[in-house]
Amino acid sequence: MSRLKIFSLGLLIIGVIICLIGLARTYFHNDATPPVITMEEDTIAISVSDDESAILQGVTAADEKDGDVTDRIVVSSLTPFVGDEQAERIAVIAAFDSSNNIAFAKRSVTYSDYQPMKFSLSQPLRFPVGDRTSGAWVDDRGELLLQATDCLDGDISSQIQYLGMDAVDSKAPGVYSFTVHVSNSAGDVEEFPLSVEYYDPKEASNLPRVELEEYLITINAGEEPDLEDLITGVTFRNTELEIGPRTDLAAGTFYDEQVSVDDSDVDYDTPGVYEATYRAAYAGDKDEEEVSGTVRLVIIVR
Ligand SMILES: [Ca+2]
Repeated sequence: MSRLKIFSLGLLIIGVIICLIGLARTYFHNDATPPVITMEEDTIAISVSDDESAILQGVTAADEKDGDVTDRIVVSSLTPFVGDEQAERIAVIAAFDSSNNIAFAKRSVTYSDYQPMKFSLSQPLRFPVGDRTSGAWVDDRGELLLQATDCLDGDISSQIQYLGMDAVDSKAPGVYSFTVHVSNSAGDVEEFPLSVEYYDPKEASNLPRVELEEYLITINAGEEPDLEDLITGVTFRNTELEIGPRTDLAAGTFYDEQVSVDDSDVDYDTPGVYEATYRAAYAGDKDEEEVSGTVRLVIIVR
């Protein structure tokens, strides 16, 4: 035999041996059977503060070949909320054996302490014409005025979408409606109308303006908050004034009766988003024409 033939025969023999070893491994070690997942209950209630491992409480997995593979169970996916009634999601649970066979099981996950998103507004949405035209309005420090907090995701203010801003003409004085839209990682959506006011700074500079502790409150249907409690003072001619009774002749007082709240558009019994209007009116001593300024409070009724 030529040396080439011997070499080729050698290669062939080596190839056959490798094949035989492979076949033998497959024959003796092949595991094509996935583990079996067992759970005490196919539903579980967890807290919004729990991490995903809480979903696996009471779930075990056993494999024909590997034995107990409970430490090889993971949450493979978690759907957004399903159904309307409660905060329910479906988790897909996966268990692996050492040959990477996978078993799947579904588990219904509910949150025992889920809360709707919370909103706050640190300043009224009220700007001089031509100023802060963006929609995602910020204060002087660059903080978003409208803030949203979610029990699952934390601060989601930066994810708020301002819809319908095409209709807002920040160059022309007026009150314009737009829509706030925000969703969390579980697919829960909050969407409601708000309004923004652009005013003529020349006209507004001499108007009294009511200052509030906050400019958006959330209450439960049936509650009736004391809206006057939110008033912290009045700004008039660039001066912050206390509000007090007319008999209090101390300088720097804006009288009680000069401030009023109109909440006639608010239906405290029906969930929705409403606005109440605070008005501060001033008439000078010498038969001056009364001037008044308004500010709006957003009331979310849950
Ligand atoms: Ca197996």
